[in-house]
Amino acid sequence: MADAGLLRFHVPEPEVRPGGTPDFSNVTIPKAGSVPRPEIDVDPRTIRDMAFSIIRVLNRAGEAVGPWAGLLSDDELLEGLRHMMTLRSFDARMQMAQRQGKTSFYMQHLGEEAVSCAFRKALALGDMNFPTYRQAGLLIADGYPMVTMMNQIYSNEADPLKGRQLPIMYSSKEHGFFSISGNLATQYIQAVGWAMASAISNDSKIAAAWIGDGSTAESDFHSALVFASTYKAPVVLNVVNNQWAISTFQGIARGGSGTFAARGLGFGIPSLRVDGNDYLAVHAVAKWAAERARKNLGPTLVEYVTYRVGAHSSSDDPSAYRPKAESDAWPLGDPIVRLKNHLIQRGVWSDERHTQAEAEILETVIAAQREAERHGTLHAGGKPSARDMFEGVYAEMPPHLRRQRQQAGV
Ligand SMILES: Cc1ncc(C[n+]2csc(CCOP(=O)(O)OP(=O)(O)O)c2C)c(N)n1
Ligand SMILES: [Mg+2]
Repeated sequence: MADAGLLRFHVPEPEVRPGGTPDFSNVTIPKAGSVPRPEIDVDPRTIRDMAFSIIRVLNRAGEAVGPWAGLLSDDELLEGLRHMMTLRSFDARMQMAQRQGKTSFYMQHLGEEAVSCAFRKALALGDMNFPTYRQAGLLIADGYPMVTMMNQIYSNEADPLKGRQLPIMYSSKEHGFFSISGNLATQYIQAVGWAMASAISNDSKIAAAWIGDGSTAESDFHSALVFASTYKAPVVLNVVNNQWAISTFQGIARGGSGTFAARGLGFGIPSLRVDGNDYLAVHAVAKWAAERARKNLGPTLVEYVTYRVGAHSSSDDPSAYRPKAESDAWPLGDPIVRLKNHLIQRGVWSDERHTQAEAEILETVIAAQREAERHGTLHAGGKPSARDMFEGVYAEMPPHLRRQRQQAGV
């Protein structure tokens, strides 16, 4: 009562700051295999507790356990491992290329490779992702050529987007990868709208929306949930909770909701949390959600619990806002190491083969990089033509643009 009349403003604070000892004791991790797998037509009211748990398949011994296990063959898992390793190797080379001045900007996926790589394998041809900048695994896992990605990063003469997008903001209709918008959370309303259009035209394709923990604070996220739940849009609503939004910790956007998945509950949307560093769990949950969408059961909200090990982007230095060793303390481990250990445990992989695969993958990435660099980099070699900037917006170029093109002399 001492405070009567004095209002206090609350600003959530992270547990630890630089120089402190990383502490994730507040993250409750259920045992692998302990969360049940409901039928896809389950009454959402009966699974509300799933928004506060974490679905996990891989246990500490590297075994796949529980009701969400058993969907993928050894060959599919080996392929998944290769995709994640490729993404990590690609990231390392492109981060270096940025430091060498070959591109102005880069964003890595370090620690989050399982999310986009495993998710892609749960979709079908023609389904459409509305990704953010941290889902390049959707392209890698779908066989999109690395050299084309690099051409885009270098904004060179072979850049399919002709230098008009920020580096790493890819686009490929054929690979179900909608042009990335830098304005975060727009992905949500666009994906829900696309999914509704797919249903209105009696098509069979579903959409997947992507958002980070921080961006759920945008009103677009909430508007999208209204439309998705009211019209039961065939969409999977993905929230990648990597604990950080640049320098802002996840508690700011999460506020009092407990978890990001819990945001879906007020809309009556089945809302699940999954171990985002567990390839098998991500894939199983994505498959469950995709099947619900495809069977007209409506949207599913999935929160992937993961950790952004690297910097936000090539322009960021995390040592300014979090302890250096925080990623080592992250309790869900590394997605590549965990899948590798599972495959070794199954007797289909070994440390030697892993080291050899790393070297082979690096060779492929370097070969793609050489090829891309033949088409130019940011400051050297071929560039898109200035003429290109007048193309691609209108089916027929309006007179004022025609005049401007003439004035530009291109
Ligand atoms: C609408 C909007 N507001 C602000 C920004 C600037 N911005 C770029 S990335 C970022 C952090 C996003 O964090 P999160 O959603 O958690 O995604 P993550 O980077 O962790 O994958 C911000 C604020 C933006 N791109 N768009
Ligand atoms: Mg984030």
